[in-house]
Amino acid sequence: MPRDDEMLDNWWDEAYSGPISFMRFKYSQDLEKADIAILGVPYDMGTTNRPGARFGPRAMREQSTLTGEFEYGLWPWDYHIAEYHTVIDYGDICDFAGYPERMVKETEEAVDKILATNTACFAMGGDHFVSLPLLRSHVRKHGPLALIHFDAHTDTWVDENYTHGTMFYHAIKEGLIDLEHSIQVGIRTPNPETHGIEIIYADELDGMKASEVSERIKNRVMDKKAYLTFDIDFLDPAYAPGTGTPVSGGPTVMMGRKILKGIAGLNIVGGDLVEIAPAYDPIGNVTAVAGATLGGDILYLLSEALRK
Ligand SMILES: [Mn+2]
Repeated sequence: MPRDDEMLDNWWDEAYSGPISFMRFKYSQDLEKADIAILGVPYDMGTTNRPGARFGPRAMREQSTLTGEFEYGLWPWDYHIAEYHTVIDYGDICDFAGYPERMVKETEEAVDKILATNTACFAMGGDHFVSLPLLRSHVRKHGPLALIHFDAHTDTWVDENYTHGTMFYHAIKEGLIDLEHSIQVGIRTPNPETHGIEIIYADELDGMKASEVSERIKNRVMDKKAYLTFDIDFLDPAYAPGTGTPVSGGPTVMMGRKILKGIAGLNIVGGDLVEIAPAYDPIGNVTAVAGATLGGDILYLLSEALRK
């Protein structure tokens, strides 16, 4: 797709004004024109502790008016994605009140439709359970995927229940994940079973440079097709208190951003950012500011992969 001149030419409202799509990308479901679609999945019935991630997509959209209002793009990326791609905010999946299983069905249907037109998808949760239907759709399109997973939790608990702590166990059982090329980063909770996934625990991470972490990820994933999933509780609660299951001892926002920038060029075919529950932010939407920024970085990674 050529550059989105309409996006680049029509400058917009101040950060505090106007409609609040993600990073000011236009609300649209015109998949023929789009290279990347942003999808909200405001579902939080998979939480095991504090609910509230249903407000994540709206909070990310609102705070992204801080990161997305500059025509030069998101620093330190040195271009605007619209110079290379047409990006649309596809809206939300939300017809599931009282029927959680509907979220799974509707998310898979929407993402199948998005991917069928060779449009990449970046999803905003919602609790982390939403990654299961997202992964299923991506694997239908691409085959089993390497998982690049930022989180305080592995979410691979061997448990037949379907929650935001078990969905990657189910994904493994369903054969969705290319385990030999998958990696989890930032883990700082008990983990009785790695399932063969490489793990960088938070204590080791604390002694590493961001560039070293990026190299470990690149060496693990290699040239395989990958799905990137980012739980905002990867960050220390100092930077992301507004989340369902915060765990102390995590990295900074800048560490997360530098790691992401350092893996640009990997064949990342889809991604999500989940678990922002803005009601637990003490003030200033601090978690959603971090999430909107990191979500922007993930969009850039999708853009970089598409251009390769
Ligand atoms: Mn987590």
